[in-house]
Amino acid sequence: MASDQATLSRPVSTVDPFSHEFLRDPYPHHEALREAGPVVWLEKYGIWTMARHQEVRDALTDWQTYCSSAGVGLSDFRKEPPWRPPSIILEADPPLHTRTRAVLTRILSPAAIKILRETFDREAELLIDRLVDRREFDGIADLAEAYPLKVFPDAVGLSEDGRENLLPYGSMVFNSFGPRNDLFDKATANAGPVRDWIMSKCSRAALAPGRLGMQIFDAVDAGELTENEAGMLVRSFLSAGIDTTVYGLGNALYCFAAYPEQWTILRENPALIRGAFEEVLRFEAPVQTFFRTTTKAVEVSGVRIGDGEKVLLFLAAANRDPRRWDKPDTFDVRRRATGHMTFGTGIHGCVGQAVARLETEAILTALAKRVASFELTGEPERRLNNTLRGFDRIPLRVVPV
Ligand code: OW7
Repeated sequence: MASDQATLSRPVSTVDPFSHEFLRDPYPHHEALREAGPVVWLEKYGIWTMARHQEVRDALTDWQTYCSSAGVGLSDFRKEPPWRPPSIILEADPPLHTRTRAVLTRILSPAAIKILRETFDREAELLIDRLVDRREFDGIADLAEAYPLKVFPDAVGLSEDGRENLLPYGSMVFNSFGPRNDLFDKATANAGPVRDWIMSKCSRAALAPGRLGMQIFDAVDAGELTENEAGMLVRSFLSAGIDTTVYGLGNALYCFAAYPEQWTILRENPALIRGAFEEVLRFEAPVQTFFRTTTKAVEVSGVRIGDGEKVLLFLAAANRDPRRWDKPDTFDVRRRATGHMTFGTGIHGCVGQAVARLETEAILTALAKRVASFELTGEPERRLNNTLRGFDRIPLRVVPV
């Protein structure tokens, strides 16, 4: 009887988290969802959502109850066919996930990242020198996109041709975690050729020796993966490795243009750069949401969630939960921002986070040497996406040191 009552009294919201209005300014909606209750029923989609830090964290940590193999978007792979073959790491549970994750954890280990640093630092300095000499540029196309599109495919071992397919593919992947709305339709309009190009780059024959991509194929020779699985994990690199860092770098530039005193603090103390990136991820999370699917009925803070239900986890709302953070709506590079949910946590916690940190630290360090301040020469324009939060254009002028 108690659980029936709990079900009857469940908090309900009519909001559409994938509408343009919500995506443009999600923060008031995040607050409303956090305050509505620990778990809230979203009428529009017939799903549950969690927006408080504690509940998001608990769900991400309990993979046995909140699984990934039914998809980490709105679509339930057990009820409708996925738009592409599922990822064997993101959209997988143990034991498959354990085996694939072990390979990528090794390939992206601290020792492996150390080898990349020299090249990433040099490329960052070259790019920033060119942009500072120009004074005015688009923070997105000329920096936030240009840098990851150079260093990451190089690190994976991709040839130069056709790299313009990488951003459209990422847009497709991240929009497809949401509903089949206008954003999804627009992103998947040219799906065929873009998908074909991506898949053509996932084979052993397409990859340079010794780089991250070929290291996945080395795991086939060691008996850890099949040849097909190796190709699917290269696809994971190309799906998860570009847009995430593009949006993260763009959000960092936006934060330092909007809060110039924070850039001054950083320039005066470059030791804060590492923590400043965590604060950007907390404050303007490039990845806003992921879903899980329940594997059994579960009671969360007095609310009963049934078996096989979709749960929308609001990473970005957890990042500004006043139950967890002091002055959550203040961008403060001195704060201890670790514990944010932007990289997730638990067994699916971002396996590439050291690469993301490497890229951002390289860029922020190069900027700190040469840029006294950033000025917006026009209004930044948002690029809406069902999962990612970021910009289409950030018109900038830099004042050199
Ligand atoms: C994949 C950022 C989360 C992702 C995102 C998109 C695709 C994949 C992984 O990680 O294909 O494994």
